[in-house]
Amino acid sequence: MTEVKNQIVLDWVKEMAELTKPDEVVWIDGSKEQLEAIKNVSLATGEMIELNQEKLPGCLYYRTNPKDVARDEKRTVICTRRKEDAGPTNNWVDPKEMYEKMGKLFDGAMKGRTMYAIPFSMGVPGTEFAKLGIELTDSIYVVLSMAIMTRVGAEVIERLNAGEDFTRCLHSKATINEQEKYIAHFPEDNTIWSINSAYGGNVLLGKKCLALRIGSYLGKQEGWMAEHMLILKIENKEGEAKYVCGAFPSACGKTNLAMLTPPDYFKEKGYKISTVGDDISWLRIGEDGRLYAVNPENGFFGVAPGTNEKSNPNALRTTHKGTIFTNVARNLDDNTVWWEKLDKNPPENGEDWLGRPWNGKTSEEKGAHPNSRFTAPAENCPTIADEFFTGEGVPISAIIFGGRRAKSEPLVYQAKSWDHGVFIGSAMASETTAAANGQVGVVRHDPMAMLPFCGYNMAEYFQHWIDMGKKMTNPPQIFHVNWFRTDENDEFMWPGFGDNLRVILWMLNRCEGSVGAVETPLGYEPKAEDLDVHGLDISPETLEKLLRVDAEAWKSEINGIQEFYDKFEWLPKEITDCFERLKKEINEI
Ligand code: GTP
Ligand code: SPV
Ligand code: MN
Repeated sequence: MTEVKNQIVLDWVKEMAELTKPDEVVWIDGSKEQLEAIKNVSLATGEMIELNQEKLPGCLYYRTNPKDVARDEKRTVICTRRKEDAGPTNNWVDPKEMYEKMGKLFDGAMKGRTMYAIPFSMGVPGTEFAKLGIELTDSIYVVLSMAIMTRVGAEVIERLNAGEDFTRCLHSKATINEQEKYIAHFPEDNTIWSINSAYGGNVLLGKKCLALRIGSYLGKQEGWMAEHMLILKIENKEGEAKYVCGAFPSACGKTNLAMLTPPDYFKEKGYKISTVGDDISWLRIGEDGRLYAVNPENGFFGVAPGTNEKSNPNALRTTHKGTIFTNVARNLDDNTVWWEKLDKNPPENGEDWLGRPWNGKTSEEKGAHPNSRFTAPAENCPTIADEFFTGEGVPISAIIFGGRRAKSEPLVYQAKSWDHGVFIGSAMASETTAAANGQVGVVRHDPMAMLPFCGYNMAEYFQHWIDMGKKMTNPPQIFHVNWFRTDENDEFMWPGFGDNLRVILWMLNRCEGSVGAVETPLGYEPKAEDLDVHGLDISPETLEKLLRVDAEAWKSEINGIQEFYDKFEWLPKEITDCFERLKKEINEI
């Protein structure tokens, strides 16, 4: 293995080892042999279970503590010297206080265990976008997952040896004591400490912690953006490629949109879809004044329930090898996995996510936890785009904001300008999901789908969006979508999934200026005849309802936005101006 020679790295690892007191420190080089040997240790201890190696080669099963199955926003903190730098939407603790408190918890936490040191890169090492990190952990689940989700290997060590900076990530599952669980970020020290959890989003520190919370902070300092966005590539029959980014809150459809299967009619017309990213985008302005995006991850940590041959065949295929399944149900007859809506054939001789005997044919209870997930290599994805591998940015034509809204939000509208789009993003709201602990289905404001992920004051973050817009000569068009509107029987009105391509194609036409629109207080809406619904079983009345702006609903929506904005001491004038105009125009309807 390439030896780590950077003294700053060695000193930090030594210091953390002296604190946590593991029996030994093992450096991870990402080689197949080493990962195989470490996996075998976890199979022997029962931490991981090997699945049917004929049907699911290289796949593992993993279960977390029943109280540790999602991100924990209450226990996620931003530690900046000044409270106002964390802002009104983050939990803040003074860094000195937090280091002291967590230092006591980390003291001896790895006694009798091995500390694994994982050097990793977010983004392709050596590209303009890439950032390095090292995660120290006592969890083999974390080692095996980071080897899927990030780029681990000799090249990272070489770059560290050359003196590149890195994010210092420390994790211990400790005793999984939920009273003493903390996921703490120290943006001013480029440091993340996480203790007493073993669930993905809290412990795979390259993902939300580095790529979004620390990333957004670095982006503000360095003039780029870290966003909770998928990246989708759309090619027409001439082979012309366009790229769009989409920010939807957790469990609101990013992975599904990123891997969408076009309806047959569009396939016949020659449209092709590829996946660049499904969760996180890092964006920079190119020399041509456009916005360019990369996916800094190397795998997908996707929601299992709802994934099936019809909704997302590409995701399903992605999980057929080298994948870790967490908190899904098991089929004990053939040692495979199952989750709600996978198919109509749940196991009779199964085990639920809690490890209890479970008969899917007769049981009233769910087999998989609603936030059960798969961790799968991106290279497995049948639609993975070539650009994913180069790590060079792709030029973004459109940014799509969206949420899960049973009422009020129309299917789609286009912002009237970049600043208006930033306002739309800042005002967006969505029903909460099982991706985070807490109540599910409650509408909450989640600007740019970043409420839980912005590593600094969100007013400053809005200002950063406005400033970035001013620097671009050719910024993306901004849109808002809602795939989740329901009718009086609580049924989804829009078919969603692959049919969302119909809406995206309208957006691309708008970007080219090749189609008209109706101006409303919210933004530009499609004329019904401009949405290509060929082959879709949807009545003109339903379509009309999906597109209509409901003035009454928007009056209460405005109160909600006001209440959210009231948390802030200040907001960019560009945003408050747009809000004032919306209030006025809604009242005039
Ligand atoms: P995170 O990984 O938590 O960030 O979630 P995500 O935004 O990637 O969401 P994902 O694509 O995994 O979808 C979450 C859930 O929403 C799944 O159960 C999907 O089946 C469902 N879903 C996704 N897209 C659509 C859609 O267009 N319509 C409907 N009705 N459901 C959808
Ligand atoms: C999300 O919650 O938005 C996820 C899963 O993508 S986690 O990694 O847990 O954050
Ligand atoms: Mn996510």
